[in-house]
Amino acid sequence: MAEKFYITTPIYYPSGKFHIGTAYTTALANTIKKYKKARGYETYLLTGMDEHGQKIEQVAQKNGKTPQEHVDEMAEAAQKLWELMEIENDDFIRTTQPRHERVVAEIFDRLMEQGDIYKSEYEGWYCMPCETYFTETQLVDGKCPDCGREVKKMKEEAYFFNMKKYAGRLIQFYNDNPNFILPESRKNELFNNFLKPGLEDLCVSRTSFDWGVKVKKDPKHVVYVWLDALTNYITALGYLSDDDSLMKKYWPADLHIVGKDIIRFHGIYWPIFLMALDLPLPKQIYAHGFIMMKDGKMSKSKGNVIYPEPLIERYGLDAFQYFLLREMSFGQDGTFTPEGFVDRFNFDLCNDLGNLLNRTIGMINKYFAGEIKQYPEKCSDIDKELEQFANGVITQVEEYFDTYHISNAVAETWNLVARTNKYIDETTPWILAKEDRKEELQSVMYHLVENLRKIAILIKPYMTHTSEKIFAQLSIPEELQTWDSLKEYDKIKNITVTQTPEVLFARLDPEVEQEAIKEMMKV
Ligand code: ME8
Repeated sequence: MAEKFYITTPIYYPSGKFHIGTAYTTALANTIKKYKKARGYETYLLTGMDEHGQKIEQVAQKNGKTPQEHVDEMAEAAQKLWELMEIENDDFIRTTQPRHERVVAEIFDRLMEQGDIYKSEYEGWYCMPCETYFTETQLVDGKCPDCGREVKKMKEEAYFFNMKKYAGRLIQFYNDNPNFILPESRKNELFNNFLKPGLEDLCVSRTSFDWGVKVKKDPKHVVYVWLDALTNYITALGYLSDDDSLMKKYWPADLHIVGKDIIRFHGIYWPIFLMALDLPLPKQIYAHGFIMMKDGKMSKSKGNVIYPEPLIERYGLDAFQYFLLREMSFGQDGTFTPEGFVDRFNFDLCNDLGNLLNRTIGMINKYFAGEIKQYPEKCSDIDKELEQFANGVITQVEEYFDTYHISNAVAETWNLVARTNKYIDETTPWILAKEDRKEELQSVMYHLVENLRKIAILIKPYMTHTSEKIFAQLSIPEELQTWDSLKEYDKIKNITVTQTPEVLFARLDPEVEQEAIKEMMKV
């Protein structure tokens, strides 16, 4: 039976249009899902929207809408974006859906009954945008430690979750599962800054607003948005519902992908809620870094926000995803600049990959009327060395994908592109042709096609269209397009490549395109 792989994105706040940061998280999760699928896993990708809370209530009001109208519109826009990005999500959970709300209320009730949630009074500093209370000592210069904005002193009757009860178990879990949180630096941060000093009980209800799940036995209280939101990962699978077959099949999650801003909620509160519910903990949580702009964080007021749609429309989905996945190193921040985007397009995609395909097809047409017969009877040392190099790349790419070092997997694949280009310079096919060294020339053409085939398989999880174009132009049969066929070197037989190669990525005029991208940021 196939192994399962359940992967999630955060459920996003519908507070504004999704920018490339949100698109990055979703593209990353989708890429990992597609890789796992190619490796034979039965996969399930969940994304969705976090629609409750005071912030949403306020945004709706500002737009002259009811919260429900607002979130409905945003959900439609989000799903349109995921369609444009060809995200293969298996479900789209919205926290306002009855299937979710009912279970959240029930979970709260249950935790109250078993004594993990108790009623008390809360007084503290409240950050409205983050919907989080802080103690005096947690504030930084009297402001919110997370977002740096003003906080307000508030006091309310509230329910608390007994975090202290589970802290020891969580510490033990961290010790027993050293790879639970990736990257390690984030785990150390959580461990040293939050777990080690001792957890405070968490305030898990609000009375200051209405837009949320009501506490069943005390409906003037609304369930804290994070307790509400985090449970999406199980409500979507049918936890506590009549049909919980997905829950049985897919829980625990194999990977929660989150940005570094919300690792505390996922790495501490979520595991503890799960312990209280007596459910297994997710296997891994990966916190990625942030896409930054030259002048810092993206923000509407700075006029430096860039949205995915115009980039995809002008440069294609593959180039867009290539840039994001390549530029964002494991767990680190990356920077979006128009110059960087155009350079990657022109150098990596157009010069390196596009030209390799074009040159290869051109030469096969010129020297062999487009035909590749079979694996050569005799290979040169350079051919053999190239084969070994390709095998090394494949092993390395798999390792990078398996450990979610996606930018390394992409860069490693481009090492194979570069090595294959170099192979043309080393073997000088034009001289082989001139000297009528047919056999050697045939072998070179075979190896070029074979490497392009491998490259097309390796990029398929994030550059599906390009991959398909390469297969089509080289007429690679379907059975040689699979991940399983990657390590084969000698299976290509009697193929005829296209006579009219299509350019994969047409060279961009840097000045014109940088300007065009800058214009996109002004909208
Ligand atoms: O936090 N670069 O929702 P959210 C990279 N509803 N990723 C970015 C980014 C950037 N500049 N900006 C945002 C929430 N993200 C909660 C989640 S989950 C149970 C509840 C991504 O809409 C990143 O993944 O604020 C971050 O964690 C997420 O968007 C935050 O989305």
